[in-house]
This record gives sequence, structure tokens and C-alpha cells, in this order.
Amino acid sequence: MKRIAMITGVNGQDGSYLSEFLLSKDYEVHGIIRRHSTICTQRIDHIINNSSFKDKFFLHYGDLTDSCSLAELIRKIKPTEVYNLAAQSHVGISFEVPEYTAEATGVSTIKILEAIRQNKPDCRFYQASTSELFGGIPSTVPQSETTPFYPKSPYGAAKLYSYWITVNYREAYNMFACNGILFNHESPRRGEEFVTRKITIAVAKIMAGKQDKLSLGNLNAKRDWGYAGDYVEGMWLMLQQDKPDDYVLATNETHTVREFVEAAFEEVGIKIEWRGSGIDEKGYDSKSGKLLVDVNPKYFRPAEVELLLGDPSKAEKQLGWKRKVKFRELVKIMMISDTKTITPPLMTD
Ligand code: NAP
Ligand code: F7E
Repeated sequence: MKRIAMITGVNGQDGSYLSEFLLSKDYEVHGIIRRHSTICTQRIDHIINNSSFKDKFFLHYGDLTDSCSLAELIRKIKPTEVYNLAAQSHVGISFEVPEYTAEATGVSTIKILEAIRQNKPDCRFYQASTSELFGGIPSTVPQSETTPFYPKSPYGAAKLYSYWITVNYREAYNMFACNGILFNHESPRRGEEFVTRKITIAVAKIMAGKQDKLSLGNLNAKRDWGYAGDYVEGMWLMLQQDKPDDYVLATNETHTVREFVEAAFEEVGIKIEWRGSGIDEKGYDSKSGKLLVDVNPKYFRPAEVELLLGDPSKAEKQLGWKRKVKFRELVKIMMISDTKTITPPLMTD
């Protein structure tokens, strides 16, 4: 049987890695992009411009908030698998655009599920669920498929709806619908407003003399950070099982934002020495004494998820999935990439 995947959010971080992965497995891949006033396909240009994918990789306009476009795409493409990766995916920004986040990250999922139910009910469905669902009960660690949910942001609350409507369509209509409850995963293609990429870009720019210091919010937040390239394989594995189910993908390791900062500077030979506390905490180059990191309350969130640590044992056992890239290797991969891109200026004043 011809395997045809439809990916919403194809030009996002995960969409780009998943496209590469599925093309390597000989899928026909149909990616959905929304219209921008400028072209936003940087993460997939290498696929678009690769002639061997000319008859394998297709892009279509569509929008999460437009059920007409989604239904028409399902009718036209007749996918065997749909990966719903598109979302307003920034937790901090979800406090600034809460209603839009509810529409794009929550309600849109029913539009896709209904389009599948009515037009291609045997199609398998992957929902990009998230560790943000666990949010507010930091004492419950490590978090697994049985940990209660307690979202702490408009983003988390919208994803909660998407999680349950996916379970509901599986149970009510016997659809093959799965939730991947993914903990944070990063890469050189990570959006520049997420903390890891903000840090690696800033360190590269500081080294190139293009930025003075890095300003951050909560340095104490702990995250379970993995590598996006590892996680897309887990998404695919979920849709290859005999029965649909929900799975956590995580590394089972947690690190503070502060530790990520230290690791990134260590990659360029700088040891950070911290002085002060709270909003007065600052990070200095231990050799030169130069101020490199400070705290700016504008990056604090109205409500914060303090601690995420995932237990991926169900996915490891049932899917045979395991993350390959460890924390320090992830920081290194991102630092090498950003250092290469942000070259030192050719001339100085
Ligand atoms: P990302 O880089 O922010 O990509 C999000 C994608 O959604 C982009 O392609 C974006 O397109 C698209 N999109 C946003 N609003 C849209 C709309 N109204 N209509 C159509 N497309 C729209 O996110 P990611 O890191 O790849 O994450 C993929 C999915 O997994 C998201 O649903 C995210 O919430 C979820 N997730 C991510 C993580 C993580 O750590 N990365 C962890 C758990 C869950 P534009 O380029 O047009 O904005
Ligand atoms: O924040 C803290 C911030 O924005 C991580 C999304 O992919 O993963 C991601 O959500 C932590 C938070 O990711 C800054 O307060 C400090 O505690 O990189 P982030 P996130 O909120 O964990 C989940 C699993 C998803 O599902 C989401 O789609 O870092 N932090 N200072 C900062 N965060 C940012 N962005 N910027 C700062 O300056």
C-alpha cells in the first residue's frame, strides 16, 4: 500500500525533521503551510530544492483555524497518516494571545479529526501533545502517561483539549488516534524565542562581538531536554503499532536553565561564575570578570512550570524507542551550528 503522510506544521522544527524521516522511508509527504507575507520555508528548503523528492514532497496552503481548508486537504490528499504538529507553540506568548492559542492549539484538532472521520476514517492520526499538560504538580516526578494533568498556561489548557478530543475520537469512533506526550526537544532548527536556542545564539554572538550579554527570565526552571531528531522517530513508531495508544517521549534527565547556560558557555571555553540572587543574579566570565548573563523580569511568566522530568519507559518497552542524543551532546550540536552561522565581523571600527 502506498504510504501517504500529511503533516501540519511542516515548516516548524519537528515538521522538518519528520519530513526527512518519512521521505527516507519512501513515504509521499504532503506538508501544510499557512500564508505569510514573506516566504517561511527555511527549515525545509533543502527538501524542496532536492530533485529526488520532486515527486514525493508537496506543499499545500491551509490554516489550523480554517476547517474548510483542512477538510478539502484530507479529501484531496487521502492520507494514510496525519501528523498534527501545527500550533501556536510558545508557552510565554500564549499568555499574550490566549484566545488565538485556544483556537489554533486547541479547537483546531477537532477540525482535523472531523475531516478525517468524515472523509478518510481509516487514516491514522498523531496529535502533538506535550509535557506542559503536567504543569503544576512538580512533586509528581517523573511524569508518565498516568500522571494527572494540571496545565499552567493558555497553551497547556489548549493542548489539554486536543489531548482529550484525540482520546475521545479513538474511543467513540474507533479511530487510530494517538497522543505523543513529548517533553522539550531542541535542535539547531529550534525557534529563536525558545530558551535553548536563545542561549546558543546569544553565546555565539557574544563570542563574535555582536552582542554584549544574555538576558533571561527564570533560571531555576527545570526541563527534560532531548533532541528533536530522535523524537520524530517516536511519533512515527506510535502510528505503526497494532493498537492506538498514548506515549511519553522524554530523556528521564532534568536540568535547570542555569545549567544550560553554563554548558553553552563551556562549549566556547568560558566558565560562568554566578553572583547575587533572584532578579539580581548575574553570570560573569570567571577569568575576565565581564558580565555575560543577567535576569530581566520581562521574561517571567504569569504562571510557571517549575519542574519537568519524563519517564519514557512505556515508549521504550512497547515502541522500542530510545533517545540517542544526551544533554551535553545536544548543547554541543546547537553551539556548533550557531557558531558556524554567526561568523565574526570582517572589520571592526
Ligand atoms: P514550531 O517550530 O513552533 O512549529 C509550529 C508549526 O505550526 C509551524 O510550522 C507554524 O507555521 C505552524 N502553525 C502555527 N499556527 C498555524 C496556523 N494557524 N495554521 C497552520 N500552521 C500553523 O513547533 P515544534 O517545536 O516543531 O513543535 C511541533 C508541535 O509539537 C507543536 O504542536 C508543539 O506545540 C508540540 N510540542 C513541541 C515540543 C517541543 O519541545 N518542541 C514539545 C511538546 C509538544 P508558521 O511557520 O507559519 O508559524
Ligand atoms: O522555556 C524559562 C521559561 O520557552 C523553557 C515548547 O516547545 O516545551 C516548550 O515550552 C523554560 C521556561 O520552553 C527564558 O520560563 C527563562 O521555564 O524554551 P521555553 P517551554 O515553555 O518549556 C514544551 C514541552 C512545549 O510543548 C512547548 O511547545 O525556560 N526561561 N528565561 C525562558 N524561556 C524563554 N522562552 N525565554 C527566556 O528568556
